[in-house]
Amino acid sequence: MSTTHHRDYKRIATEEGWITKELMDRYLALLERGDHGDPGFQNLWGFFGTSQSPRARGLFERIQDMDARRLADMDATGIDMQLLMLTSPGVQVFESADACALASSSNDQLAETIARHPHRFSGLAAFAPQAPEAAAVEIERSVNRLGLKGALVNSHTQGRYMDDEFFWPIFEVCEALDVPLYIHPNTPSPQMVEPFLSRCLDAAIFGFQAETGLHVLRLIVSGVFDRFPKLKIVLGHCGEGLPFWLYRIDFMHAGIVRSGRSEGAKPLKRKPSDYLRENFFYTTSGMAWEPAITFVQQQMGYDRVMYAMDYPYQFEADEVKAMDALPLSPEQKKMFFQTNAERIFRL
Ligand code: 1DF
Ligand code: MN
Repeated sequence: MSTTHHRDYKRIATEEGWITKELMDRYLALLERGDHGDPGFQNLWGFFGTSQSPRARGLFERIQDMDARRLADMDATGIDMQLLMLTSPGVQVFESADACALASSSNDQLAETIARHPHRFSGLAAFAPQAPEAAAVEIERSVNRLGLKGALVNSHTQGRYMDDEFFWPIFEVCEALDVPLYIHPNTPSPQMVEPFLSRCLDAAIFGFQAETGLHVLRLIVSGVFDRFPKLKIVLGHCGEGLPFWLYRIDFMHAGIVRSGRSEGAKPLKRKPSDYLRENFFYTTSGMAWEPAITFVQQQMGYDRVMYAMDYPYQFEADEVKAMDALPLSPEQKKMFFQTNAERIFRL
């Protein structure tokens, strides 16, 4: 496929995974010990880290390569730039001190990778939500000193969700720096994973979106966006199902608040869908499917939906062709592939 000829837009892929050698070794050691208390992590990285299947071995190689192989794959599929993020669950399965050290080191390595190929790579900062104050410092360092474009969290951290005020220093710093927080999926938390796990529904087939959609709704109904009205969140996978549910969520939330039936559901300044339309942006990772993308563009705005591939988990040349064929005007096409990402992440 051609790379830059015959089109007047760059293809920027906005949810692209990588991992440091160091973190992969730590995952393998943790799996071996098995004392992490996260069955979703065990199933996910037990597969990608240790299975001898061609899919797992191919992914194991690709996700660690930050030079020739990755660039060749990008060239082969016509991807001009990858926005890189430390793959799920990042450092969130480790205890605080280790997690902080691993996040800093991975951000340093990411900045070095970007410096080697500044026209091909950009990236988001990893951080350890387990240590929110240190996380805020690391996000600030990554953005202001390393030139990273925002931060990313992989949903729950050891079963805890960010509507808990414990985590709010992270929202505070993202809002203050005016950079987006990408909420990437994780396997369902230990307290909800069992019915997923026993049918292998815990990862990207369904558990990811159930977990992440739940997390986002917890943030909204707890009032996070009334407290941090300028906070910008990015969701992958066309919004983890939430755009489809806007009407029902608004309707039911209004009833719950009116009846005062739970202290956990506070009256909000706006409807849940208003926050999803105004504080959120969406990428199409793993959802190269015209009806879903068109729906999200129509509902959330053509200026809020960005292309993503989800390399190397989803690396399909045909999907890029399908995205090129989306029913969009030339101007909308350029927004989708290029200028929305440039604006939202300040690339
Ligand atoms: C998978 C999919 C794994 C996505 C991922 O990270 C991931 C997968 C561990 O297929 O198991 O980021 N994804 O975003 O769809
Ligand atoms: Mn992903």
